Amino acid sequence: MNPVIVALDISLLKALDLVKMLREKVAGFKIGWELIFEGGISIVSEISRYGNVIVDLKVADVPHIANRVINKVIEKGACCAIVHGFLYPSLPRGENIYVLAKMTAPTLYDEVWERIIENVGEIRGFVLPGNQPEFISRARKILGCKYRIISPGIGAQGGQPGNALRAGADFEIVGRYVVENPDRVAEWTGLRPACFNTP
Ligand code: FNU
Repeated sequence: MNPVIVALDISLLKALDLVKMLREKVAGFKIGWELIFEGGISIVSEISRYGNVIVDLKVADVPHIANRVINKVIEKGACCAIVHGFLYPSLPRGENIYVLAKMTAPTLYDEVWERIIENVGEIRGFVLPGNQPEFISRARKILGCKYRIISPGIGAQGGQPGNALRAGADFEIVGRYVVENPDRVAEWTGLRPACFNTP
């Protein structure tokens, strides 16, 4: 199993083919708005039959509403869900929650991401940019192995396969680069998560 989470930003039929093809080769799958609009919330359960599912709706609401949304996708079988870190200090907390702290594209997070990761509290881990591994190294130094780090931005957004893992990430999130050619998951052969074995 390679430390890769495949972002399923594709049609339902294509997604189902891909998860069947890659289920033994990757650590999990990421589902976003597009697939949920197309397949309904039951798509979370369907894909969970083949591997760990991270639901990426980038939830951004007051904690009691954010928690209701997150609980719905966890009930359907997802391991975890991504929320926006700019909610800090009014973040929902919990072992199923990944907090987005810095994006792969320039945003205002660039000015505050360290404050977010230093103060967050009890959550599962962080989403940090795999196309900027220098920030992953900094984050891992600050965090130790207390939190998971998962990192998009590999391939189509410029990150090189493996660089985020070597900098301290646990899993690299990859969409188009693997969707276009699923054989590319072999590029992660022999690489290991920095701290955690499951997403
Ligand atoms: P690919 N994603 C991202 N940047 O790209 N969740 C972020 O900062 C972030 C994300 C997601 O470029 C994006 O929504 F927080 O084709 C998409 O699903 O490899 C995936 O990561 C990247 O897709």
